[in-house]
Amino acid sequence: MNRRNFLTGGAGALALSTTGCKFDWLTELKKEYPNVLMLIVDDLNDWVGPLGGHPNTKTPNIDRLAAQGTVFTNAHAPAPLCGPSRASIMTGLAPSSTGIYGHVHDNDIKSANDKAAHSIFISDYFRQNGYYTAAVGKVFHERVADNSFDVYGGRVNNFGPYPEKRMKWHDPRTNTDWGAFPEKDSQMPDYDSAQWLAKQLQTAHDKPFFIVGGFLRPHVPWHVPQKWFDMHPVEGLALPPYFKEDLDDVPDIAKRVSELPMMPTTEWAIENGEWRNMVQAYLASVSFVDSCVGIVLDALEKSEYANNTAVVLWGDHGYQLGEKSKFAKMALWERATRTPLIIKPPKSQSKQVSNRPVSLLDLYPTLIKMCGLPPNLAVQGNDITPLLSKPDASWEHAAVTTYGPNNHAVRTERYRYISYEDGTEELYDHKMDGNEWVNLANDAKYTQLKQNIRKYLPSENASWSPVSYYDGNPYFDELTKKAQANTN
Ligand SMILES: [Ca+2]
Ligand SMILES: [Ca+2]
Repeated sequence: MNRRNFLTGGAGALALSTTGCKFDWLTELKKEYPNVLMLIVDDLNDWVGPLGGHPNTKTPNIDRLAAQGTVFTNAHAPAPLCGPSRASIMTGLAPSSTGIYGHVHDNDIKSANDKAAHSIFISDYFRQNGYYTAAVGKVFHERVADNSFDVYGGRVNNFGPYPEKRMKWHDPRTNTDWGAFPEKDSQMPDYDSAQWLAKQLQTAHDKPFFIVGGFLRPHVPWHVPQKWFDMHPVEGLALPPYFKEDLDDVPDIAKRVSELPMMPTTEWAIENGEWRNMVQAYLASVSFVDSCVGIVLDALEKSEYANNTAVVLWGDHGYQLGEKSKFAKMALWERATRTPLIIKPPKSQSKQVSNRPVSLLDLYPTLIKMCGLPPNLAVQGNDITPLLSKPDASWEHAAVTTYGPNNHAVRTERYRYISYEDGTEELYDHKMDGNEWVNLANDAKYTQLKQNIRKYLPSENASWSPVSYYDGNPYFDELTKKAQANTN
């Protein structure tokens, strides 16, 4: 009997067959179908213990989760920006299919184009299959789409609390700023979200659940209480690898798509003696949000759901802290696309590590497979459950990150290949060049290799949807205006 029948007609049939004894079919159902707890950490790059992206990072709670599940060391976002990344993960459709390349209001996603209109949000899919669904914080780009969860615990406006005056960076077009603030963890919205999630886990649910928490840090501003800064003394903090002439060998369009006039540059950070302070503030924000993850994990471990709940943790894309002269996401390079992805199965296991290239687009088919729900044939991405059983299983897939129409990065286990809409390319060999300093794309030696990797490029490149927007970057701003002009 499939699950839908079980929920609709099946209950009656079971009641008949168990005449005379009280058969609590919902309880039986709950035993059979695992719960899902999904934790999203905004702008969390690979500076977490299990990924080793920064030697001074301290993430004991994420480490604890990793010790009980599978860590994907080569996981990448569908897009290097919150809006398109999350729209893609929630619909199970790549940006190249929906045309959502920039930000999008949560309630506009379904109006992006025909494909988006027919999509089913992952939360709705769980609900349609009998799950209780609840969320708090930033789950979609803003909050959650209306009615996409049974219960929504809210999100405070923007990324505050903010100090009365800017501390270090004064451009009003960005939230970017750093320094210890406010005084206590309990003044932070993420702390409230963690408490809200803990309460959900202490509640008796009569259905299996799909509960999602969207934390805001380490998204800018990098303001968290002083104790988290104290945990990462500036003296001796390692700086990310930086090569001043790095961008000399990339195509012009690579610089245009990643240009962010309102953000600090590495040269600015060096001249003003702020680079280490910024790294410290990001690490402090990561350790703070890790403690919020810890509150939720503690609650889960103490709950009746400890042994039947899958836990999934991911960041929505990476973040550059001075590499390639950027303090930003919004690029098709490794530190902007790489993100933590940890999946703990319903029953804990010992730590496993998979180096296979996977995408957060894979979450949708993977989670419904893990829970034994029928596949949603409309979603893209790959079911990565084979890697949960065998992390080094043979794997034919690559991870694609898209940033604007027909600009794609393809990550294989060894290489990063980038193809831009104007035909220009980048190619990096991670075995030799983990920093992606030497662009090999124009070396004839790699013609065949590039050809082999190109087969992973999306077969469609939807035009920029007029509901999508981004004005922080001149290239994206122009595309936004063109798409809007075409509809008027
Ligand atoms: Ca983000
Ligand atoms: Ca370079």
